[in-house]
Parts: sequence; C-alpha cells; structure tokens
Amino acid sequence: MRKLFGLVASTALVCGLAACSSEPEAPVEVAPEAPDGISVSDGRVNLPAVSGNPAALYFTISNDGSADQMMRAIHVPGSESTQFHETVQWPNEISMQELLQVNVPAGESVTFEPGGMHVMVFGLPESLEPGGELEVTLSFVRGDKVSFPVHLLAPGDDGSSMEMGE
Ligand SMILES: [Cu+2]
Repeated sequence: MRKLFGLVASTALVCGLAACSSEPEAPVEVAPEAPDGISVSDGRVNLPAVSGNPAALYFTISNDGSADQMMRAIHVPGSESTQFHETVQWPNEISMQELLQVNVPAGESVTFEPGGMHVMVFGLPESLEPGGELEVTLSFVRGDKVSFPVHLLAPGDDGSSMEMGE
C-alpha cells in the first residue's frame, strides 16, 4: 500500500504541475478512484508568513456514502511532509497535536478550519505565491484516494474574498 501511494503521489505531482493545469476547473472535485460518496470542497492553504515555516491547509470533506471513511494521509506536491493536526485549547495556551488518522462518518461532513483541525504542510517550495493552486491527494486506510484543488492564500487570508466552490 505504501508503494502504491508513492506511485499515485508522483502521478499527482506530474498532473499538478503540467497536464491538468491547462484544463478548466472541474465541477466535481473527485477522482474516479475516490471512495463512494466522498467529495471535498473549499480546499485552501495559507502560505507561511515566515519562509521556512509550515503552511496550514484547510478543506471540507463530505461523506454521502454508507460506510465510514478513515483518512490516513494527504500528499501535497512539492512539500517534504504533512500532518493532520488538531488545535487543543488549554486555559492559558493553544497548542496543536498530531492526528494519525481522521474519520469521516457516513452521512457527515468534517471541516478543517483555522482554530480546529488542519493539515500542517512542511517544506513547501518558496516559489509558491498567493493566487495559485495545487492539486493535493487524500488517501484513506482502505487504499482509496481523492484528489482536489487547493487555492494558495496569503498568510492569514481566510479566503472569503475568493470564490470558493461552484
Ligand atoms: Cu498544526
């Protein structure tokens, strides 16, 4: 499965940089191999204010299928690594901890947003600029995958000024 992921990930990288970039935005953001009923919207990433810091990636995933879907990893082309994080609030401090997998229950949606769950993206190329787009790929414990676009935003931009979704 790890081997398969690497194969698909490198395919996505090629796709993200070249083949798919000239196509218009697809109305349905789901690859053919996506788990039944899974769709993703509002994909966006805030680029780091300080070069070299991790970026924060957000999205909403909906599961209209009849089975729970457990997210296991997310691949962001060009990055060194990614982690699912949740924000933990203590009385006097806010910190983050890593989630090894995140469930999307059947019939429900899960939102990654500032102050909540998010994806930390480490080692993104410094050449990326707000206004661009990347194609990222989520993988699930059963081996299914779904790719979707994320808009590149300036640090702290909540994306409300951009048109998201269809
Ligand atoms: Cu984090």
